[in-house]
Amino acid sequence: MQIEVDARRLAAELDQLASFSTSDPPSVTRIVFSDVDLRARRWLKELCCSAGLVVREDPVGNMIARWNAGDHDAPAVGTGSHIDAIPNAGRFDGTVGVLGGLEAIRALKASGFAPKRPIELLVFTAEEPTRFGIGCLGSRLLSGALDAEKAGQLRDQAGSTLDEVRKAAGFHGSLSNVRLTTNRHAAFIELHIEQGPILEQSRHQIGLVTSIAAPAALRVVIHGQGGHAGAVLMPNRHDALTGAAEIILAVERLAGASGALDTVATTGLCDVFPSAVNSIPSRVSLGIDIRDINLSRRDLLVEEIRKAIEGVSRKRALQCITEILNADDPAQCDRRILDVLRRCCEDEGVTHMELVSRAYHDSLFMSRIAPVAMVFIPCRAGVSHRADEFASLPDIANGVRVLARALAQLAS
Ligand code: HGY
Ligand code: MN
Ligand code: MN
Repeated sequence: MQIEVDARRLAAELDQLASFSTSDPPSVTRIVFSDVDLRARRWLKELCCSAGLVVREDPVGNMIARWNAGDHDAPAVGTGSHIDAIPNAGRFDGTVGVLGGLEAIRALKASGFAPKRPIELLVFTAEEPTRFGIGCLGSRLLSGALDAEKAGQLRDQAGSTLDEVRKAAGFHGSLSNVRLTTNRHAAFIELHIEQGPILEQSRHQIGLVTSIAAPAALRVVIHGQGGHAGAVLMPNRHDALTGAAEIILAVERLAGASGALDTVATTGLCDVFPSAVNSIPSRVSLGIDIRDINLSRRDLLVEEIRKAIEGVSRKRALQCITEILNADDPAQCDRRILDVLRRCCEDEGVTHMELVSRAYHDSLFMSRIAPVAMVFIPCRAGVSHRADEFASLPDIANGVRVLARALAQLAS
């Protein structure tokens, strides 16, 4: 089968999607349900409809664009990813899997391939945790990994609930109707940039993901006493921010001391109150991201960090409230799909290697309701979640061709 990818059209679409952003180019900021996100969704929906796909959006805004071919009752073969982007991010994270997935479907249609079962492009809501504090919101609800009631009450920084925000964005209906049955998809394959340096360093063109790391996130609120920066003498202080600083350094130290390079932890959020130069911080909230491909090691680190927080709290007479926002299992990718992908790489004449995904993805949750695999392409110097994130068009086209071949094989 000859797969013709229209790389120029794909490049133009990636540029167009990147233009739906609240930050200046080359960075992209596209927070879920923001105006730019809603405009991007409308644009993408148009694109899917003009490709002859039937588009459905569920109560949380997951978009399912379906090529209703073959036996309509048969479990579909799915692909897809996300289009939301964290603040000041790059233009390839997620979007390569969405527009690349669409291009793979268009290439199959153009080749005259006739699937024996439907093929679907899924665009997941809120893969990034930016607005509601938990990542993969849409795929968690699709897979039943998150209680619908609890999800609806998640609040953003302005205090609005997910239910309020999604309904204002036009997504109605009960979140409990988002959940898909386990036999809805025969397979799900996500195309994504690696977001790490291994592929580029190893000079392989395609990465076949064998497992996806287990993410956990903590929110820690540290209460001190605050007070006047001039009047409160040092021995009498209970400074919430210096306590937070000790905790942040403990997170880094404990992750580094785990004995394995696969253990990582980051304090990516630090909000200080009242945030005035001449007022001792009375309250600090931290967002801590903890991951490992080994679940027990990840859980051990979470426990060690909790103990370190208690120690700082006692030592400095602070009050610390630690909440585990999520602590998910890792996902193993499906060997049968990986074998199909390996053969597709050989048919396409592209080099490939197996690797783990240290980033999490919607495939982590789709793996609970379908066999999954991921196709990685290199990104320059492994950089991601930064404005200078870059993937070359030939690398993207390689990923799309391998994906298209695999979708065809799995849908035959
Ligand atoms: O954080 C992650 O791993 C993903 O890029 N949201
Ligand atoms: Mn991301
Ligand atoms: Mn992503």
